[in-house]
Amino acid sequence: MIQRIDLRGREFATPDARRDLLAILPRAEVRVDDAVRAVEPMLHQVREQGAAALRDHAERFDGVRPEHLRVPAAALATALEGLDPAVRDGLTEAIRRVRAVHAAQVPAEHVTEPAPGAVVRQRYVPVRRVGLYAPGGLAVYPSSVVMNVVAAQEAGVPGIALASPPQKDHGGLPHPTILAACALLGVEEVFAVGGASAVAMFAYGAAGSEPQDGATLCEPVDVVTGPGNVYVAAAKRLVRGVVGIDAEAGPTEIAVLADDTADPAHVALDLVSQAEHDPMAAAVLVTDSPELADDVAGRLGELAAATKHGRRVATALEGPQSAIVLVDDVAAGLAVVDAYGAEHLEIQTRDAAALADRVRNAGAIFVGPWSPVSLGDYLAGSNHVLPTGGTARFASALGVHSFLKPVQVIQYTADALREVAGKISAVADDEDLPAHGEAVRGRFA
Ligand code: HSO
Ligand code: ZN
Repeated sequence: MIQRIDLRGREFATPDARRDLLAILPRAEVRVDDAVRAVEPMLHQVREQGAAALRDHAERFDGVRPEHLRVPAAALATALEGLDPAVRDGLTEAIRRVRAVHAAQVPAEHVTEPAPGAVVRQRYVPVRRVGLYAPGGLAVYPSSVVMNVVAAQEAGVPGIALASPPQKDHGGLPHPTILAACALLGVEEVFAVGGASAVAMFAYGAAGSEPQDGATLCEPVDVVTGPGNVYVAAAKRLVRGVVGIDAEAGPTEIAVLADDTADPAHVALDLVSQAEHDPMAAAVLVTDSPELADDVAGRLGELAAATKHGRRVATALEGPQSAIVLVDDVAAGLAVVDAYGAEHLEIQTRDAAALADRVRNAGAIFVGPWSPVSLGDYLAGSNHVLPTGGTARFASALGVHSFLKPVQVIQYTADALREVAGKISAVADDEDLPAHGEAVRGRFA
């Protein structure tokens, strides 16, 4: 049974309410620190030995020694030919919608003139090269390839490389649907490299060790993104600073804020859908309706018993990270979901759209009865790479901004500079940096 947390009769307006809520609300604990110690030597090996270390790691962790670390073009074409037409159709439409949404995210250049002749421009420049990671094993998600690649493409990144673990059953190449997705997206630089080793290869680059690898197997990138397990998260933490990274992905989370107008069948289906990802996945229902709570709780058991990954779903729903939370009213529910800061938040209430606008902390918000998280996972056009673990407080979905850098461009005329020369000198002298002031005044001497 999913646990119940009764917050009725509680006060949410006090300054401490948020802290108290965080202590009460369930959350999966992920110990990235321990994994950091485990992956640190692997990063060094990749840095020092390049492809030889990548092959050793593949043998150890993926059970196969890949002949081709760089996937041959012919293998990408073959994978696309073998792709189920219905899957191809679904991915193609997903790409179209995600592309449309992300193209609109590219910010326009800003030009400001704070005084006559004083121009400050802000340009948005894509990074030169990115490395995208696509997990293998339990989670083979071509949809995540779409989300990462399209965001980078629409940002205008010229160099896009992708890595995914070599599969024993596929001749040491990544999973064929990952390769097919790459082919659909026009990504040609694909590596059969998994986990922390892939992150290291992208961050430091890697020299080849076999004739087919060439002298340089992989050039270093500027940004590494993509989901993965705790070892991938640990590796990203270690290379941050050498390269940019997206958020560390933890177990997936769904929170549903619902009132008595919500359809309990929809709510239960959606909670189960995300619980399907991972025994550590979190499913949280926040409602002011005890009847809805009972109805959903009953359905969760039935659905878990009937679904393919029922064991995983039941573990997730019964885990300490999942709950049904009862509150006095929707306003209290809003305080609860805002404190929780879910990766995915569904709002199934009266006036759901108005309520959604009052949410500060959520990775993505799904409004009303016809916008389930599964839609966002594949076809909505929004990005499904979202901040987990409460990091929605300060982080956001992957998007073109993840691959763009704002660069300021400053150009003043002589008159505009002369006008502020005295002010610059005054502040510079106060900072005991007189040469700064002289650099300006010297021009007008
Ligand atoms: N819900 C996952 C993404 C995903 N779902 C991929 C299905 N495939 C994290 O947002
Ligand atoms: Zn999902």
